[in-house]
Amino acid sequence: MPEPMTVSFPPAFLWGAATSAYQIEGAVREDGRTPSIWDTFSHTPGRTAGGDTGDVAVDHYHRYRDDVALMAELGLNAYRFSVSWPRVQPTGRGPAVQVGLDFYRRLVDELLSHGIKPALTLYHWDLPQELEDAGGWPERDTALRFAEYAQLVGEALGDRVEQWTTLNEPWCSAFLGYSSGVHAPGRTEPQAALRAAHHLNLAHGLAMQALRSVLPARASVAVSLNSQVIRPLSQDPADLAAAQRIDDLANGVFHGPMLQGAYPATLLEATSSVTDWSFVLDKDLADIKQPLDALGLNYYTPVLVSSPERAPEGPRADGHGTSEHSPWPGSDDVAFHQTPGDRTEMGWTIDPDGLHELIMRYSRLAPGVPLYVTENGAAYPDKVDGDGRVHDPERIAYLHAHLATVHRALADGADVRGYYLWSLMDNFEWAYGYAKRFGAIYVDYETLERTPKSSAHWYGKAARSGQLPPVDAL
Ligand code: PNW
Repeated sequence: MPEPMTVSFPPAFLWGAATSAYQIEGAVREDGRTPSIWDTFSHTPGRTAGGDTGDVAVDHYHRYRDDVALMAELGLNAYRFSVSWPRVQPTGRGPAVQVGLDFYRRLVDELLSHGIKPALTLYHWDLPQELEDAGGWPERDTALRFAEYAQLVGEALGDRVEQWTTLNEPWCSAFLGYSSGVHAPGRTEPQAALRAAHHLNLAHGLAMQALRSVLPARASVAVSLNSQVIRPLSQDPADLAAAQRIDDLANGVFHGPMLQGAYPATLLEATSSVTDWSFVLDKDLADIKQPLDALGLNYYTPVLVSSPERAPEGPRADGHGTSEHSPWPGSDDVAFHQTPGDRTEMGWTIDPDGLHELIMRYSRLAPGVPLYVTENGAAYPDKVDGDGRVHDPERIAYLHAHLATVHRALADGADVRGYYLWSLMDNFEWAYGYAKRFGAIYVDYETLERTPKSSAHWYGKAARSGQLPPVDAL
């Protein structure tokens, strides 16, 4: 099918970029901030590549004005960031720390004064260490604490932030944090991971209610899921069953209770050897299923699975790091395959159709709920020229291809309101440390100087015109 000459997006479409607190802020010991589970984890030998930590990160805490100015110069009209819980409520309990809140108030005001819409995420993985010491997400109390924290931030910033998100990618928090252990807090307890998933769901539902009680009616409250596109290797019933299993553990475990008011029966059955789910109280399901004002989808790559009979040779290929512990409780009999095609530096196969598929699926699952692509992007080892320019044609091609499928989803009737590129700038890529660069803006880790890559200029052009420029237009 030939590409149309111009690919135009709706005038109100949000062209944003995303970051998260621990990945960019640094200043981890300033203004009363206490350690989060990521400080502890990154300071534990062997947990992150090169022993990298977010101690300094890209020093956004001190350079946020310059960073906002760069966004404005490029022409972005939205910015998705997260609030560091231990900066605002250091022990995870009690009153808020005013200086902590003030940082985010200044950041938001800076964005608004440049005409950039702030989209605030309350939790992007930096749980106060004290709450982990008390048991962390596997414990019900953590959900109650999160609702209180949400209310504090809502009270402080509700007058100026319209777009709110409770959790970012609870799948990663639960299953990479507590089952495979490649993310903080690095535990490898499959049963605890399922408990964590439930208490993250509960945290979302209770926080939605707390936010509604303090935010003005115009506020929009959402959640961002890394809803994964799960593909069976073949239509063989055994492969389809494997795909169902993984889809339940990737997606249904969150969208079931959030959108449909129940955990999928197939999930409860498939995990019965791991847990009896007795930590789910009757009342929880009503608390979790709160009407959403919007739904955020983060997309990078699909997952290809089969029954064990068709397992590939060699190490696991589920794209989730190199732990010998699986992030998929009760699924040792599922085989993971490398999806065919070109890959980014993460080893993640580039598959733009997956994003279209994901958007159309959630359009059906959440009818009437506006959708946002809250993360999409690629890591590449970018080429820095002698003239100080940074060229990343692969990233431009990646963004072009994925935005084109977003456009196709719009044409197919999906209500997509915006797109946030991951990430605004190079940053601390969790267990991979600074070795993987996702930014549209290059960061020199010696000087912390920022240089927009060619993709940033390309994306800015798209944002300013509301159309996709050709991949070679700069
Ligand atoms: C997301 N996986 O993380 C996060 O929201 C970002 O903070 C992160 O930098 C970005 O994607 C790129 O990795 C993910 O293993 C981490 O499936 C791991 C997975 C998915 C998303």
